[in-house]
Amino acid sequence: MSLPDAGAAPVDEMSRVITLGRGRQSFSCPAIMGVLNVTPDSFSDGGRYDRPDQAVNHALRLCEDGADIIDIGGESTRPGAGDVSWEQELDRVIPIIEAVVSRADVSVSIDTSKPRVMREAVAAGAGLINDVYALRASDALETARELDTVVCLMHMRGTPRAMQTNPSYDDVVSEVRAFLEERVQACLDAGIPRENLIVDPGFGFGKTLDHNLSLLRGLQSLSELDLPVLAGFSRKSFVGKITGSGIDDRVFGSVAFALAAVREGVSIVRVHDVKATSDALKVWRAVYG
Ligand code: 8Y7
Repeated sequence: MSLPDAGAAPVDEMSRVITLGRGRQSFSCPAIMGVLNVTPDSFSDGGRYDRPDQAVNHALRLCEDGADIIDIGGESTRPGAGDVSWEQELDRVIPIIEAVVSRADVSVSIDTSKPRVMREAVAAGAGLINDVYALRASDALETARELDTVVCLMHMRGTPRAMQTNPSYDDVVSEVRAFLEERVQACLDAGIPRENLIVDPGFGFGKTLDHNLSLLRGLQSLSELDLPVLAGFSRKSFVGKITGSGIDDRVFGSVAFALAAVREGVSIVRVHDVKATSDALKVWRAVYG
């Protein structure tokens, strides 16, 4: 694969800035995406922020703590989660997006796979679409092209309900890469500009601990796609498998994972514990520039 031109790369190695959506959004790199689940049943912070005022206050707190992007989701993607209708998802996320956009200088990302929710979220001010199905729902490619917004394409094996049932790969790194290449090509074929795309290996989505570790060590292979890489590992069960910690005690392991991911070339980390991650990345930047 050829090297990108210096000025054209989404991640400028010299100034460490990441530019998305044809220059419309730029963040210092590595950037932090803070997680805001507005679901009663999410995997790691379910139910804590399901009242609108709590959710908005939490988002403002994440901004103060150093989040560049707030990822707002109204549909739980935890293993075994049930389906949520688009009406329910809209009721949950739209008021929060409007409040966050009006009260904080931050990019908002909508965590959804439903075209209907993508449209209304972007109309309410979201600038990114974070789709764990990588625009595989019917009409999703077309919707993303029309909305002309940044999209994160994530790898997932199966569906959230069944994905952790005995996941197996011959070569997890090349299979995840091939999937993402196929989705990138599908986006390009649908008329979505390359500058709007981010890729994500989907840690924990249909992967064992060994798969997650192999993927992390093999991230260089994804960097060769010449697209920014986003990674989400925060508080996930494989972090607990390594440290022996429960869901509320995985901050330190998650921060260590953030540093390892950044070392492997990740441009955006998706985390719950923004302050802890931001401090760690400040130290990282002070040391490595
Ligand atoms: C990820 C994600 C979740 C991730 C991206 C959780 C919505 C599970 N994980 N999106 N979403 N990447 N792009 O524990 O790894 O936060 S939900």
